[in-house]
Amino acid sequence: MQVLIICKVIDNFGDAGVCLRLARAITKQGHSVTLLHNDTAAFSKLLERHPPGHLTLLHALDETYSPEHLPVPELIVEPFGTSSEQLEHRYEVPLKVRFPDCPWVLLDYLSAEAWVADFHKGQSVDPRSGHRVTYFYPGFGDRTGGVIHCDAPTVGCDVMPWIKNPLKLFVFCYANAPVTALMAASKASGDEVGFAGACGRRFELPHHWLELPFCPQIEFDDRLAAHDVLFVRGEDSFVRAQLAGKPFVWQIYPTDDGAHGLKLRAFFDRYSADWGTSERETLWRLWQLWNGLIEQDDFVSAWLELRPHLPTLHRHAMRWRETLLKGPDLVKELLTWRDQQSPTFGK
Ligand code: TRH
Repeated sequence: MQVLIICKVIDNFGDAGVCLRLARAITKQGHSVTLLHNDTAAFSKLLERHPPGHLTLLHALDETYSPEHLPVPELIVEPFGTSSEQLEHRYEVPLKVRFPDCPWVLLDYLSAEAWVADFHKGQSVDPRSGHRVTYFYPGFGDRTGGVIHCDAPTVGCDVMPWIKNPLKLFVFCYANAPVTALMAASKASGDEVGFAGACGRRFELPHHWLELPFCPQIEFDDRLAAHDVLFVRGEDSFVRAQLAGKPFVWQIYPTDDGAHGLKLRAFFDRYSADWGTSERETLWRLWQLWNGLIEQDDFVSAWLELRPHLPTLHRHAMRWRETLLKGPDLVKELLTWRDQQSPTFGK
C-alpha cells in the first residue's frame, strides 16, 4: 500500500521525529511511504546515512514538487494537523482536491488525559468540500490510538545495579529547565551527565557533564539505554524513555495557556497509579521542579531525596513498559483502521 504522511515542522525535532518514526514503522510493515515535509534541516539530522527502502522524503515547498508527481496514496496521515500553528502550511489542500476519496487521518499530539478516549476515531466533514477526516488520538489505554511500540527496543530484564556510583543521567530538555540546578544536584550526588541539549541554550558544562552530539534517530534508543535516569522532553523522546523501561523525568512542551501542567499531571497520575506514596510524591516533586510548576525550591535536596527510590522506580518503569507493549500500537491501529475503510469509504 502507498501511504502519504504530511509533516509540517513547527519547531524542535518532535514534529519531524514523530513523522519519521511513523513512516519508518509503516515501511517495516511492508508498505511504501512518501513523507511530504517542510524542513530538510530537521530530517537531515534525524535520518541515518542510508534511509530505509520504500521511504521517500519530498520537500513540499520545493519548486520541483507537485502533487501530480505523487504515487496515488491509499492512506493519508497528517500528524498534528489539528493544531492552529500547522494551518500556516496549507500544502495539504491540493491533495484533498487530487485524492478526495483517500482515507485521511489527522493524528493529534499524544496525551494521557481521559477525554482522548472519547474523541479517538471521531470524524469531521468539511462543509464546503465534503472532505472527510478521521481523528486518531495517540494515548494510554485501549480506547485510544496507543503509542508507536512495534519498534520498541529490547531491554535487559536485570534490575539495574543501582548500587553503582556514579549513575549516568541523560538530559534532553527545553531552555527553561533548571539545568544549573541539576548541575549542582548531580555534583552533590557524584553522578555523571550526558547532555543532549536545551533547545539551543548554551551552558558552560562542568567536568562531570559530557555534551552528546545529536545522533540519528535510529541510534536514539541506544543512547537512552546507555544511561540510568532519563530527563526527556516533548513527545517522541518521552515515549522512548518509557519503552526503555528506566526511571525518567519528563519536561513537557510548555504552552502559553498553561495546559501543559494538566497534561503532565494526567500522565503522571496514570503512570504512578499503583505506586507507594513516598516514591510517587518524591518523583512528582522533581517533575514539578523540572517543569517550573512549583517555586524553584531546593532542587538538590529533591534529587538527593529521589536517589534511594531509584531501584523501586526502575521496577515500576519496567512494569509500565510491559503495560505499554500490551496496549495498542499506533501503527497497527492505523493500518487496521485503513483495512476497514475500503468497502464503505467515500459514501
Ligand atoms: O524536539 P522536541 O521538543 O519536539 C517537540 C515535541 O514533539 C512536541 O510535542 C511538539 O509540540 C514540539 O516539538 C513542536 O522533543 P521530542 O518529541 O522528543 O522530539 C525529539 C526527536 O529527536 C525524537 O524523535 C528523538 C530525536 N533525537 C534524535 O534522533 N537524536 C538525538 O540525539 C536527540 C537528542 C533527539
